[in-house]
Amino acid sequence: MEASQELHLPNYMKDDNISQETNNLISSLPADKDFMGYSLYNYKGCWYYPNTLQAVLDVQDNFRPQKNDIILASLPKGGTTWLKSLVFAVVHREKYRENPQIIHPLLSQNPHDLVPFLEIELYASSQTPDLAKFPSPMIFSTHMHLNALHEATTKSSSSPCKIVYVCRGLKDTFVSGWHYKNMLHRTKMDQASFELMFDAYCRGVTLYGPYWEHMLSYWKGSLEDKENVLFMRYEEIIEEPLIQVKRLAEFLNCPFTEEEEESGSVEEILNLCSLRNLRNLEINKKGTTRIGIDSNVFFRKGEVGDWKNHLTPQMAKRIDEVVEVKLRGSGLIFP
Ligand code: PAP
Repeated sequence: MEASQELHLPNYMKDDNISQETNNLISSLPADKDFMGYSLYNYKGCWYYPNTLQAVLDVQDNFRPQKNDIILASLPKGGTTWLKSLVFAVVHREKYRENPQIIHPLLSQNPHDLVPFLEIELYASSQTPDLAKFPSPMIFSTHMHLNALHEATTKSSSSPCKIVYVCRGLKDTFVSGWHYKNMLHRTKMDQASFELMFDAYCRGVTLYGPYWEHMLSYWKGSLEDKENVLFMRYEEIIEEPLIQVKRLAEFLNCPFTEEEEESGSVEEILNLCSLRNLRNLEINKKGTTRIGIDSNVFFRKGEVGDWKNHLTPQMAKRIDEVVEVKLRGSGLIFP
């Protein structure tokens, strides 16, 4: 498929918001094209569209998190929306329990508007965005590799902030990404495009790819700094939601009290953040997020193993082999 002007393109895929300096940098970087023909550039081991790279550089230069800030990290389609909902609900639970007359923000806003992306939203529109407008503790999200994120976080004068990473099996992540692309661009792509996208995925040439390097950066980070980097898995949250949400709260230094557990507070949060609940809210059915993406594209099936409905056995074998080789020796395994 050729890059076409007719597709609905989000800003982060464009190349119209870059400085002369970044332009010069880009001209020196390895380049390739995504499966639709849009240019990607490899900066320090990660592929970016030009506008995304500019925003990442601005995050690195200007974002200095405070001690109580929380950063949620993920691969695109790795569980971002769910993690945003859960962390927002866990961290702000007291406020809404004490004021039941206030409508919970997750019922009236898309999770992406409650937890903004650093590079896709905040630093995409300004080098010095107004961060003070978000409720404390501030919760941000990012798709940057940990190494890239550390270029900002380790320069902060505050003590390290908490980083939560959510990871999902790469075959389901790919299939989710395929559906997302179709919904995002408001088009129905053909089988040839599906195969091209899969080939690029296996070669690692995809925005924020290679995905295995992304996972590895957070995996290693979580082993090296258990206090500040938490590695979660989408499949584990599905399988043992109570345990995983309690683990999340403990990591964020706001563990559930015995009274909360007995009164069903954890279950309440899980229900509030469930795919079924969020998907059926008016705001998520019809709205558009602040960055101009239709809210409904973030909510689909949320099933583990949906890849079986889309990938051939050969395709599954190919991606499994790539992942096996790339993760070998790291201790990170996918059952
Ligand atoms: P993003 O990185 O672009 O924000 P992200 O939220 O990671 O996207 O991925 C969307 C996937 O998470 C979808 O998976 P699917 O395509 O396999 O269905 C979506 O259905 C799933 N998802 C979104 N919200 C939830 C939720 N509350 N619980 C479980 N899964 C969810």
